[in-house]
Order: sequence, then structure tokens, then C-alpha cells
Amino acid sequence: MSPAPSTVSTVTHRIRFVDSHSAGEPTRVVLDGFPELPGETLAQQREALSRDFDRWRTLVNLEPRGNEVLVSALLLPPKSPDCVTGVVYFNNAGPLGMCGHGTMGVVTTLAYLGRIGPGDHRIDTPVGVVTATLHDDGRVSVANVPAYRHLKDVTVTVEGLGEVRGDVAWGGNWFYLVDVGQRTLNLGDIPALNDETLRIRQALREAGITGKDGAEIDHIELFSHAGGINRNFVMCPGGAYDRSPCGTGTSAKLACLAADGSLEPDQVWRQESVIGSVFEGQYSIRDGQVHPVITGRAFITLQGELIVQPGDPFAWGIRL
Ligand code: PYC
Repeated sequence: MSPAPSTVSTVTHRIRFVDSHSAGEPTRVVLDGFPELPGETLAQQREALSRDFDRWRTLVNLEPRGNEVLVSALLLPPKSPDCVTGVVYFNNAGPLGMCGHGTMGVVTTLAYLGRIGPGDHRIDTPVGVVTATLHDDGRVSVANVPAYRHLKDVTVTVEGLGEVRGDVAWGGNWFYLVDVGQRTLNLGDIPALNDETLRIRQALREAGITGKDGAEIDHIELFSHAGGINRNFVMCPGGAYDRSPCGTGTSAKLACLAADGSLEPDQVWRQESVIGSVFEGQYSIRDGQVHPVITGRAFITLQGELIVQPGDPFAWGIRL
């Protein structure tokens, strides 16, 4: 017996989105279809999303409509003056503070939709306003929130690895940055790198090592300079590695380089990801703070509507 046409054609929710990737890392810009999030600030709206509307995050980001690599960017009316949009980023694990590759995706998406053109655009985020510049050639520079090193040379004992040493730094998210010297970070190493960085994160948790005010360090970043090339591997909060060199991670790295006196203001730092994609970073010092600027390129990959039908047991995502 064929189902009644009303059952197969009924839709309870439609969420319009545009997907892109920045240096290989995907961003899903959510244009509309979400319930209104209460809050005077974007930080409060991010809280509301986590507290009361989490199933909307899982609908968008988890399988079967999303995946563990995806970062979503929910567009919201800005709360700060002169901003082109507000945005709350989230992934398979929960909301993010800032997202560098995601901001490149947002700017590229807004340009693709004809909402902005080349030039400077202020974007409101839960951790502050960032300014993104869309260049004539399609590259996007993100002037991120100030970055800083919180702790230098923190050692932690990691099961199966022994003692590991790294810096704790803020670049819009919290990072533990480990210098792996001349060790290569290549595609074939990814399963081992996943395992290693997840172990490091667990060890930091167990040792009670945190960012400022007890904030969880949810990103682990390995750095290599094998063959004179700066390459990284970044483990994201949801257990997927960043395909891009990670905008907030590169910002945290710039803060460490600045603190060590290893990179001058305005000097360009070329940061490769484990898949070989590149962001360029530089910083300036204003009011005694490191202001990072990260430049990369995003490309549109998909546009459409996420659809929810009544009776779908996985409408709100597959929660592992
Ligand atoms: O580019 O900042 C970034 C980022 C954070 C998590 C994934 N990408």
C-alpha cells in the first residue's frame, strides 16, 4: 500500500542554509528557520541556544543532515552598532566562541547572496566584534578578537605518550599548543594524531589545567616546522580535526610567537594545515594587546533547505 500523499509531503520545519569550505573546513551558514533566541547580547543568545534550543543545533549539525566536521554559523540580528550581521557558531559538540574559518565562510556566503561587496564588514560574535575584509580577489581577512598566551610551558602526563609540554593560549577559543619540532604532520598520520590529541585533551582535563577562569581547553594544536614549513594539526571540541589551519588556533599561535619575540608585528606567518591548505596570519599591538588578522579563502559548495517531516525519528540528529 502506498503512503498517503499528505504524509510524504508534509514539512514541519524548513531551514535555509548555504554551505562553504574555507581551506577545506566546512561552514554551514543558517539563514533562517530557527526560533527566536532570547538575550540582550549574542553571548546570552548563545547561552539560550545551549540551554533551551539545543535540539536545533543538533538538527543542523549532526547526522543525518550534518556531520562531525561541520561548523555552523547561525545568522542573527547584530547587537553592536554598524555590524553587518550577528553570528553564533556551533558544531557537533556545542557552541564555539569565535571561528576564523567560519567567519570567512560567513563573509563569502553574504557576498554570494549579494548582501555585501568587497570592503570591511563588522561582525558581532559572542566573544566580541570582529572586522572581516572581503578582498577583490575573494580572499577574506579576519581581524580577530585580541589573542593572548595565558600559560607558558605547561607539562602534563599523557597516557601512552609520557610528559607533554605546551602553552595555553586564547585566540577566540582556548588552545593547548604543543611544538612537535621537526616531526612531520601528514595525511597518513591523521588516525595517530587524532588519538594523540584526544589523549592530551583528556589528560589536561584530568589534571585540572584550564584557560582563564577555569575555562575548558577544548582545542589541541600540534605545531611542526619540518622542512622549514609551519604546519599544524588541530583537534576540535567534537573529536574531528580541523581541515583548515584554524583561524582561532592560528591567532593563539600568533599570540605565543609575539610573547616569545619570535614574530614581529606585521610580519606574515604562513600557517599550513595537515591537509596542506594555508592561512596567512599577522598581528599588530594596540593598547598592549595582540590583534591577529587571519587571511584565507572560502568557496561555496551547496545551498538549500534542511527539511523536517513529522515522524522522522532522526529529525533532531543522531546523538552519540
Ligand atoms: O577556524 O577558528 C577556526 C575554527 C575553530 C574550529 C574549527 N575552525
